[in-house]
Amino acid sequence: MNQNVYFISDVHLHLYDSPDEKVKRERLFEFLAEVRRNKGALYILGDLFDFWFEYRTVIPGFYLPVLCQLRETVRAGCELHFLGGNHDYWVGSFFANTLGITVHYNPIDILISGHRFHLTHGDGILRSDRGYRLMRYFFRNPLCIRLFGLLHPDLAYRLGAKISGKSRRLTQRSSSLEASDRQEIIAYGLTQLAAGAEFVITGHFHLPTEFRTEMGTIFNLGDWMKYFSFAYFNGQNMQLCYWPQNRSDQE
Ligand SMILES: [Mn+2]
Repeated sequence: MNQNVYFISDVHLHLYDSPDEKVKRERLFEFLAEVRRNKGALYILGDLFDFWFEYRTVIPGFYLPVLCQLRETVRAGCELHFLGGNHDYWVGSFFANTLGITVHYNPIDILISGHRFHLTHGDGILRSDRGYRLMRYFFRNPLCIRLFGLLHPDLAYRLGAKISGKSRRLTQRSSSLEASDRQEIIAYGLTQLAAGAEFVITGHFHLPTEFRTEMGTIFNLGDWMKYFSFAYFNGQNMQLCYWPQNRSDQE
């Protein structure tokens, strides 16, 4: 069976407009249009938003255009999956019920066209992430989430955007740090391949990577800020692609 499956992560949609943000949004919408044209499935591997916190009754208006696009894609018959990232782990029933997107809060192991995939956002993988792993415990603690939800949404989003803006290590790394991060992504991928996966896909690191071994292939999706990279699976082969180049071979 031939299935068009797309993987994207780390779009980091901001809550404010800028020329960069416009380009990012336009390219994302073109990309979603291609997913619809090809009746594809789309896996969003986290950090679609620079900050998202879901209130029971309040949805941030600035994200409305992208939320409409996601819903349109689902309504066109495409299967959408969302794996929470470290910037948008707090998605909830709005994503599932209103948008019709399947939400995953942990890494997933799935079969696509008979091939075994391991998908994860990838935060907390690095050895140096020890402090972050502790912070993540609180970020994901139900009581902490309830308490944060008591804040007025304007205040919560202002705080969230501020904290998100500070976690820029991944976009401002030296090339030697990039190389060591890439090594750790591959080391993580190899353990997943040894556990039986054929394709391991991570986001989070903003380092477009395609590492092939006899056991399978390890990908980092890069990002949709600097690289506009994503992965495409045609039911047999996976490839790392860059929007908008090389599109003609996918049609
Ligand atoms: Mn991330």
